[in-house]
Amino acid sequence: MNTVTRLLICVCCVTLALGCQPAGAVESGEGEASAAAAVPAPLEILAHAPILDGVIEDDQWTVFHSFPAGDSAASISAAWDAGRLYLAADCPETASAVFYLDANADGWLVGADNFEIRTVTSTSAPQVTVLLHNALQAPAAEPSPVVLDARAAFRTVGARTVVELEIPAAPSKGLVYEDGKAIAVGAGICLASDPSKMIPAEPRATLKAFVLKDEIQPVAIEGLKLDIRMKDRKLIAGQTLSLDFHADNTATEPLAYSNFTIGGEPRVADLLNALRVRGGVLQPGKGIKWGFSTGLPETMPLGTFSVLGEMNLEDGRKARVVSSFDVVEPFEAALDTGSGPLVPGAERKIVVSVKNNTNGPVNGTVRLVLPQSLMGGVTKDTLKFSVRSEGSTSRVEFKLRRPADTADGEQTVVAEVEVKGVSRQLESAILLGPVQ
Ligand SMILES: [Ca+2]
Ligand SMILES: [Ca+2]
Repeated sequence: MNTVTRLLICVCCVTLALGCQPAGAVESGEGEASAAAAVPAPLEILAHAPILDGVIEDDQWTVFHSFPAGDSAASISAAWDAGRLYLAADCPETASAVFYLDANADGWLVGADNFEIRTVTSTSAPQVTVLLHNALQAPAAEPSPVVLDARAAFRTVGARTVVELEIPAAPSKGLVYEDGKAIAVGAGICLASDPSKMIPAEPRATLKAFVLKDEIQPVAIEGLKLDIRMKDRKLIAGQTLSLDFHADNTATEPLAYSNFTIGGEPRVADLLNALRVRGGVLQPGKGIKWGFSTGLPETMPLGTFSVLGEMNLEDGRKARVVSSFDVVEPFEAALDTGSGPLVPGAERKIVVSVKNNTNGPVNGTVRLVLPQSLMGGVTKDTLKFSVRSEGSTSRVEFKLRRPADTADGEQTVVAEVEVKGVSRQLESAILLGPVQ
């Protein structure tokens, strides 16, 4: 038996290569009913993008449809990350597969969001054709080709083919993937043994709705306790995130694992290091501890982010622990120039409050930048400060005396706060008024 293995990855071929077709056009009512009737299942965001290689990775895909195909069965899966939707078909050797994407889950052939993505796998390289059925512009049964950088890969091993498809977000075309968004997808295949027959006969009537969920959930396995212990959960850009990953076998049997990984969630996956450690065996009652650290770039955005520790067991199960950290401003500062008019010869307290957001001391300087007319009104225009502990505030006070010969009117006072090269400028108005 000559087994031919094909591994081909193709970048968006827009050639209109038609595979087999569904039996006929679906009226809008049918598809709408099937998409709207079911309660949408959550589709969890991926911690790591799948590799487009015609192999379905463990635990990355959610199977949403299985049906008989030839002598065996086919299954269709979906997955998503911040910028892409992924669809896959695992089936007997195919000639082609077609995927249907109702981007707003408002019904097939309803609205301008009905994408039909055809992949041909009987050729040497997969061909991908994207068609849009826009019910708002034209008879929706007449689709028009759309340029989308959709990519497919397939691999046929023995008698089975796996097709993986990646559909990038395209907001201008209504393709947006974000938390809480509902989408509906469906698929059909044409087997190599009977390439003119679509299975199932009407895939557009089998669309299933999902709600995209961007929170990565922990996955527990009985007898395996995973933990992430961070040295500091509150960090500023440029600092180092340090943690210990713990995996303990609390069961009575050894647990063999093929690897474990530590890294950032998808939003920060490119900004943080990722670690993959090869497998071993956790004996009953024993555990491992693995230190991990990654420097946050100076450009790290503010916000709360997750780090994930995942352990893949040799029996195919996966456990995951999730922990979060905050990226904060190193300090907050406010400028108070007082209220009411400042009369000639009078004195005013100009106060800069600096709040420490880090767990170490914050030391820095405040420089007052005064308008020309008030220069010479302070004896010192730069003061040092120190805020010892997190959450505490220091007040930096300047005494400003209004020179006698200045004109009345509103002026702007600027305070420059600088901490280890990070500076903030604060502005406030001060009113110079006449003697009453
Ligand atoms: Ca893959
Ligand atoms: Ca629709």
